[in-house]
Order: sequence, then C-alpha cells, then structure tokens
Amino acid sequence: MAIDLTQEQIAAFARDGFVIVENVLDADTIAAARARFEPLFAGEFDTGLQPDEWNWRTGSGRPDVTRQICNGWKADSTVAAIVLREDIGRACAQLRGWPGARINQDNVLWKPPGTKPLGFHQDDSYQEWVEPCEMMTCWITLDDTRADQGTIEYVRGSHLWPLSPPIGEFHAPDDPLADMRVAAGHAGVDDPEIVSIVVKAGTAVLHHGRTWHGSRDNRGENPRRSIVAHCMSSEARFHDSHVGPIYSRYKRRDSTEMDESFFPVLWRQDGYRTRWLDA
Ligand SMILES: O=C(O)CCC(=O)C(=O)O
Repeated sequence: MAIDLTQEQIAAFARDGFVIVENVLDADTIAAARARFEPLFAGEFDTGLQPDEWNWRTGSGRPDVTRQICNGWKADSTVAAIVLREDIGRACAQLRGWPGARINQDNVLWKPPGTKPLGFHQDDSYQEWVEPCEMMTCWITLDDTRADQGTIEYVRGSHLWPLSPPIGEFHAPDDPLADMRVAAGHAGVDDPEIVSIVVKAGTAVLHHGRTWHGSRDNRGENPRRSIVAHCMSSEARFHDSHVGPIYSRYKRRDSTEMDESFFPVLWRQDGYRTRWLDA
C-alpha cells in the first residue's frame, strides 16, 4: 500500500524523530524480497552488477555479523522495485520539508539467529560527502519483529541532538550503546529512552538522519531481514571537498551535480521523477 502520511504521523515524526507506517509491502512482495536474500549474498545479481558494498558472502563471511549489502538496487531488480518507490521519496521529502527526494543508497540487512549488534549511530554522520549533509530513511521489515530478535531500536527525540562523528565500531561492537551514551551526555540527556520496534512484516519506519538507532543481538530462533531506502533532498549535490571513499566515485571531476543514473529522483513536488525508473 502506498505511504500516505496522516497529520498524526507527521506530528509523531517531529516529536520522536521516527514514525511507524504499517502495510507498506504486501505478502507477495515480502515473499519475493525474502527469496532474493540467499542469491544476493551468494553473489547472484540479476542485473549483472555488483552492489557498492557487501560485508558478508556465503561461504566466506564471519558467521556472527549482521549481513549487509549497500546499493542492492543496482544488483537486483526486486530490491530496486521497493527502494525506488515514488511514495517513499514523497514521504521522506514531506517529513523533511524538501522539494523532493532522491535515493542516496539502500541497505539489504540480514540478521540470522545468533548474529551480533549494529552499533547505535546517526546516519548523517556518514554523509559528509553530500551537501546538504542530511539523510532521511525508510526502513522496512520483511519479518515480524521481536524485541529479542535484533529489531531496530530508536532513541526517542534524539534527532534534536547535535551531529556526532561516525561511531567507533559499527559491526558487532561489544557495547552497541557506547557512542550514543556519550552523545546523550553532550545533549544533556541523562536517561535516553530506547524504543524497540515490534511490528508485522511489511511495516516501515521512517527516521530522521540524526535519530540515534541500531540493533542488538538476534537472540531468537528466526531471521530478521530488512530493506532500507536512505534518501536525500532532490537538490543534494556532492560536497566540493569532502570525499566519501565509495560514493564520491560517482562524482564528475568538474561538477558537484549528482547523476540520476546513480542517484535517481524518486519524487519531486513539481511532478518530476527520474525517467528511467518507470521504463
Ligand atoms: O536494521 C538495523 O539493524 C539498522 C538499520 C540502520 O542502521 C538504518 O536503517 O539506518
């Protein structure tokens, strides 16, 4: 079902830095997306292209890390059909007051039983290569989530805290809350409220690029799989001097303009959407 935010949801986002939207994927789409995890992490890409980042491969990855692919949309058309949706761009732009939204990158996340945390972080800490340095994320679960099964967790209201540097250890940290606690101290917050997202498969959570979030160990018996669309303003450009080691590869030498082949515009308030998306 297309995301169509209510006034209550917009107000919840402004207050909390995240908002839950149910029934964003139907059962067939969930099943189709789940079926792509094994082939993707085994290196079978239906477009023939590798994703931009890939931390775990079947047969060679550490068994206990959360498995993550970045820019699965370039490798897989089922992932692309989800993360490049127009309504995701519209909702992200609407919540941030942007004139439109383009994809910055996606994540395909696979947390089988026994896998370790992703450290709590702010997404904007990793966006210095973008001007303005602002992200807005639509996280979608493909499984019913449980608090003990490594679901995503948010620190309520932390989108109002200052921007912190990238965290010390992103994958499998011993203390996933360590950097967040320091940031809470800087923000003058003694007792940060952590909200564990327990929802049905197909539910999305939209979060602000400064909202602290992460996930802990999967101590249950089922996997937790998610597909995540990270958006930025349709007006975003490359920063003229800060280099992102992976994504600044897509910057032309003589321009800060973002090429729609790599950063397509999902939705713009004037009706524009990158033409090849619906071809
Ligand atoms: O799903 C998770 O464990 C964390 C996802 C995340 O960091 C994100 O969506 O920005």
